[in-house]
Amino acid sequence: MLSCTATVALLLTSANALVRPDEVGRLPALGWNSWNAYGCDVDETKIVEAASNINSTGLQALGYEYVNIDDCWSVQSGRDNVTHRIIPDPEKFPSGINGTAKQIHDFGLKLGIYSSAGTETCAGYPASIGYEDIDAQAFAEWGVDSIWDDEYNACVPDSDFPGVNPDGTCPDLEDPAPPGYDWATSNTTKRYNRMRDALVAVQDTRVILFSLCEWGNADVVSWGNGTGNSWRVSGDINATWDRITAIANLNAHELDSVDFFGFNDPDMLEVGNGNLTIEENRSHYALWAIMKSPLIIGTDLSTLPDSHLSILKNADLIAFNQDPVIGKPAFPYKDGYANGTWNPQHPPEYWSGSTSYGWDLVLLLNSQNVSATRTAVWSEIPQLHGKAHKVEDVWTGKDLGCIKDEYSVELQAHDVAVFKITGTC
Ligand SMILES: *[C@@H]1O[C@H](CO)[C@@H](O)[C@H](O)[C@H]1NC(C)=O
Ligand SMILES: *[C@@H]1O[C@H](CO)[C@@H](O)[C@H](O)[C@H]1NC(C)=O
Ligand SMILES: *[C@@H]1O[C@H](CO)[C@@H](O)[C@H](O)[C@H]1NC(C)=O
Ligand SMILES: *[C@@H]1O[C@H](CO)[C@@H](O)[C@H](O)[C@H]1NC(C)=O
Ligand SMILES: *[C@@H]1O[C@H](CO)[C@@H](O)[C@H](O)[C@H]1NC(C)=O
Ligand SMILES: *[C@@H]1O[C@H](CO)[C@@H](O)[C@H](O)[C@H]1NC(C)=O
Ligand SMILES: *[C@@H]1O[C@H](CO)[C@@H](O)[C@H](O)[C@H]1NC(C)=O
Ligand SMILES: *[C@@H]1O[C@H](CO)[C@@H](O)[C@H](O)[C@H]1NC(C)=O
Ligand SMILES: *[C@@H]1O[C@H](CO)[C@@H](O)[C@H](O)[C@H]1NC(C)=O
Ligand SMILES: *[C@H]1O[C@H](CO)[C@@H](O)[C@H](O)[C@H]1NC(C)=O
Repeated sequence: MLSCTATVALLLTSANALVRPDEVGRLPALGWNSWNAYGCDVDETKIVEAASNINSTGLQALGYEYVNIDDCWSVQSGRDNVTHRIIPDPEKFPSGINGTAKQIHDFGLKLGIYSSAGTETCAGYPASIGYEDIDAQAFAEWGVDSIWDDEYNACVPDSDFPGVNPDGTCPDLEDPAPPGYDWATSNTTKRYNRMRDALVAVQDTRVILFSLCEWGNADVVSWGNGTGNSWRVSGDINATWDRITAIANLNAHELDSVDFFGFNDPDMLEVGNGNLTIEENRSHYALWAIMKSPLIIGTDLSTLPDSHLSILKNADLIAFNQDPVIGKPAFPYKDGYANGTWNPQHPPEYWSGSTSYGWDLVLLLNSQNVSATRTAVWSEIPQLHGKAHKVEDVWTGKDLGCIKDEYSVELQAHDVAVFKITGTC
C-alpha cells in the first residue's frame, strides 16, 4: 500500500524533462498528502481542513501549496459505464473532486489526486492503465493540479498494455532488465509515459504536475526526468528511524539525477507521526530538504505541536530546497560514522551545498545511538575557501561569529546540526 502523492511533468526526450508552459514542477513540490495521516479514511472535510490548516499555520506563506488526496477517493465498484470516468465517491466527496478543488483553490492552494499505472490502486480502487486520456481529461476538467501515480497490479490480462505476460497474467512489478540495460525502454517506463503523454495532451486546459510512485523500480533515476517531475527512489517510508536512515542512505547515493524539473522522491514526510524523537524529526526534515526532495507533509496538522510545526517552517531549509537559481542538492563531502559507502543505519553524516543567496549550507548528522561530537573542518568542504568563516545556526538563527579552521558540535543521538556559512572573515 502506499503513499504516493502527486505531481506531473512532461517531456520530449528521455534526458530532458519537458519544461512546462508556466514552469510547474521546476522546483521540488511543497505540500501535504492524506496517506500518512489518514490512510484510506479520506474525505472532503479532511482535505479542506488540511488546506485551511496549511493556510492558518503560516505554512502556505512559506510556499507549501499542494494538498493531495491519496488512495480511496472513488467509487470502488468501477468506472462510469457511459463516460468510463472514475467516479468520485459521493459520500466521501459530496461536492465532487471539482467542488473540493474549488475550495482548495479559494485558499490559493492546489489540489493533487492519486491514481496508479495499473488496473487497480494499492487499496483496490479503479486505476488508470488503459484510461490515461480519459482520466487526464477528467482531472483537468475537475481542476486537479497534480497527480501521484502509483504502480500496482500493473497490467491488464489479455491486452496489449506494456508488461502483460504472454499467458495473460500480470508480471512482477520489477521488470526484467531490457536489452542493453537501457531502462528507459522498460515496460515500467512505457506505463508511466502513457500518463505523461495524456497529461501533455491536456496541458492547454490545465498543467498538471506528475509524480511517479514506482518505488524506485526499473532504475527510474536513469529515465525519470524524461517522464515526470519527481520519482520515488524506494518503497514506502514509515515513522521509524531505521526506515528514515535506510531511505536517506539510498537517496544520498543517487543524487546525480536531481536538478530543475526532476527530483528524486524519498517519500513523504513523517514529521509528527509515530515514535520519532524530536531530534529524529528534525534530522528527517533537514535531510529531505537539502536533498531537494518534494516536501510533502503527512501528518494531521490540527494536532501537530508547535515544536514540530516549527521544523516544517524552517525558512532557511525551505529556501535551500526552493533555490530558484541552483537546482542541484547538497552532497555528502566525506564518509559517515561507519566510514562506509553504503550503510542503511548510518547514512552520510557530512553534507554541504551551495545557494544563490550568498551563503553555503553545511549539515552534520549524528547517526549513532548515543551523543557524539561532529566537526566541520572548513578545508574539507568543497564550497569553502579560506581559513575563517562567519557561521549561523539554522535551527536557532543564532550568529555563531567568526570561526577559524573548524567547528565542533556535541549532538544528541540522531540529531543534526545545520549551518549557514555567510562569508569569510
Ligand atoms: C531534467 O530536465 C530539465 C529540463 O530539461 C533540466 O533542466 C535538468 O537539468 C534535467 N535534470 C538532470 C539531472 O539532468
Ligand atoms: C489564506 O487563505 C485566504 C483565503 O481564505 C487567502 O486570501 C490568503 O491569501 C491565504 N494566505 C496565504 C498566506 O496565502
Ligand atoms: C455498470 O453496469 C453494470 C452492469 O449493468 C452495473 O452492475 C454496474 O453497477 C454499473 N456501474 C456503475 C458505476 O454504474
Ligand atoms: C462539479 O461538477 C458537477 C457535475 O458536473 C456540477 O453539477 C457542479 O456544479 C460542479 N461544481 C463546481 C464547484 O463547479
Ligand atoms: C514488456 O512487456 C511485453 C508484453 O507487453 C513483453 O513481451 C516484454 O518482454 C516486456 N519487456 C520487458 C523488458 O520486460
Ligand atoms: C517500516 O518499513 C520497513 C521496511 O519496509 C519494515 O521492515 C518495517 O516493519 C516497517 N515498520 C513499521 C512500523 O511499519
Ligand atoms: C510506537 O510505540 C508503540 C509502543 O511501543 C508501538 O506499539 C508502535 O508500534 C510504535 N509505532 C511505530 C510507528 O513504531
Ligand atoms: C573511521 O575512519 C577513521 C580514520 O580512518 C578511524 O579512526 C575510525 O575508527 C573509523 N570509524 C569507524 C566507525 O569505522
Ligand atoms: C542502534 O539502535 C538500533 C535499534 O534501536 C539497533 O538496531 C542498532 O544496531 C543500533 N546501532 C548501533 C551502532 O548500536
Ligand atoms: C517527533 O517526535 C514526537 C515525539 O516527541 C512525535 O510524537 C512526533 O510526532 C514526531 N514528529 C516531530 C516533528 O516531532
